[in-house]
Amino acid sequence: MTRSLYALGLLSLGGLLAHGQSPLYGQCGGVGWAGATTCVSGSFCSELNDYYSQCIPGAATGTTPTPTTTSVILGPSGTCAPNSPPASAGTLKLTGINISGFDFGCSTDGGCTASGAYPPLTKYYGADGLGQMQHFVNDDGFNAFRLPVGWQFLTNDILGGTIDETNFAKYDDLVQACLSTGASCIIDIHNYARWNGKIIGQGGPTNEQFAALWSSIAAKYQSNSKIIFGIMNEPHDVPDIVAWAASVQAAVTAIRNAGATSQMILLPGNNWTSAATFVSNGSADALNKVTNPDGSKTNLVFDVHKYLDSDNSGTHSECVTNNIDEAWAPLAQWLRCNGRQAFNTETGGGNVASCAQFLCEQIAFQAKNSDVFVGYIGWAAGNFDPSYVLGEVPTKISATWSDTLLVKSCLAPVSGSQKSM
Ligand SMILES: *[C@@H]1O[C@H](CO)[C@@H](O)[C@H](O)[C@H]1NC(C)=O
Ligand SMILES: *[C@@H]1O[C@H](CO)[C@@H](O)[C@H](O)[C@H]1NC(C)=O
Ligand SMILES: CC(=O)N[C@H]1CO[C@H](CO)[C@@H](O)[C@@H]1O
Repeated sequence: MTRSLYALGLLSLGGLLAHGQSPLYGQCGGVGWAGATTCVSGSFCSELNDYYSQCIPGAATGTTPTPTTTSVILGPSGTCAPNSPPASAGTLKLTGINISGFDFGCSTDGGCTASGAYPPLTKYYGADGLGQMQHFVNDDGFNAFRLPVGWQFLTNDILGGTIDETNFAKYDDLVQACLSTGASCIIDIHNYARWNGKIIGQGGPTNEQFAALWSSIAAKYQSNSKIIFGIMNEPHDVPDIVAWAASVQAAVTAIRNAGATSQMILLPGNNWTSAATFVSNGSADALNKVTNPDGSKTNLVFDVHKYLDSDNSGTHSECVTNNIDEAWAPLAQWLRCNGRQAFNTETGGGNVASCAQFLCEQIAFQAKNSDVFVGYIGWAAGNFDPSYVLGEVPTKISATWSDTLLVKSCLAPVSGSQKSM
């Protein structure tokens, strides 16, 4: 991945407006921005792209901003829908946090063990996932949670087995906790397109086994409109993307035929569902052919992830990119050309200044393009230790919850970068 160059703006010195100053990490410019264009002392207004300037710590260097350029991607007919967001865009529909725990014990080769799952609920001696979600909804304005779980946990380690009702009841406790907050809840099978090292439909579980899993899950939640079906977390190194699309199709058909006829279903591409290579890697074309049983594509939304660290792995605390030029702008264009939408169900960074800057910019861009981006989900809270580098676990002291820097400054709808737009 090449890091796009950015330049620092110089708006802060003049004191142009008398309407107060933007706070540290607040917005201070960009298309359609009518608020303050100066920053509080100790920070300056940095223009990263046409859409977003932000107050970041330090002093301006006086260099001129580099304009953002995006290459044109044409639709199938060689023409493209207008490539700018409609005036109605600006607010993302779904925003939230991953509540991790039932996916513990899963590795990237799809090797999970049922006994490794660690329910993020106090009832099971885990973190207070319910309290976290209530706080995130009531205090931060979030309205969606992603609830990762290993396939092996749901069938108690038996491939092709039916749902293990004892294990499922525990996972359902988390789902019901999520639903009780009024949020939308994403069921995320966290298996990287695999079962114990073998790829679904390509030497591993058959498409029928995968469809049977989804049929059972969908039957349990078919009447609840707040449930979103996340077909698979982060497929990667899948050799045949067309065959993978057939596996995804099998799951979609199973979900719809189990009675979940209208809920959102998330379709994951190859390469760890990287937003940057969704089009170039061939995932977009292959998954664009997946349909509902009636032939429509209603509520079939592409699932994309993107971290902001040097290798898009989400393992480093520092962020180096806002992903706009290399991922979000070209993806927005492809989605608009093809009349589709995507949901960024994993993103995040360390609780450091570079991530507060870049993640705020990424979210502001996504919000500007909310006609094609449904929303984002931060990684992660739940059962992570407070020392976890990408931790978004709030801390509770007596009755008061406090959020991490990134949740406060970028992710939370009530105080973050959407609010400041
Ligand atoms: C996967 O995505 C990353 C960026 O997210 C990119 O650097 C890498 O080249 C991609 N790999 C493939 C095989 O497409
Ligand atoms: C997509 O990425 C995978 C690795 O995740 C790679 O094996 C495959 O060759 C790539 N396909 C294209 C068309 O780039
Ligand atoms: C950045 C990050 O923590 N990503 C994680 C997303 O999903 C699973 C959690 O089970 C992790 O393995 C990934 O590393």
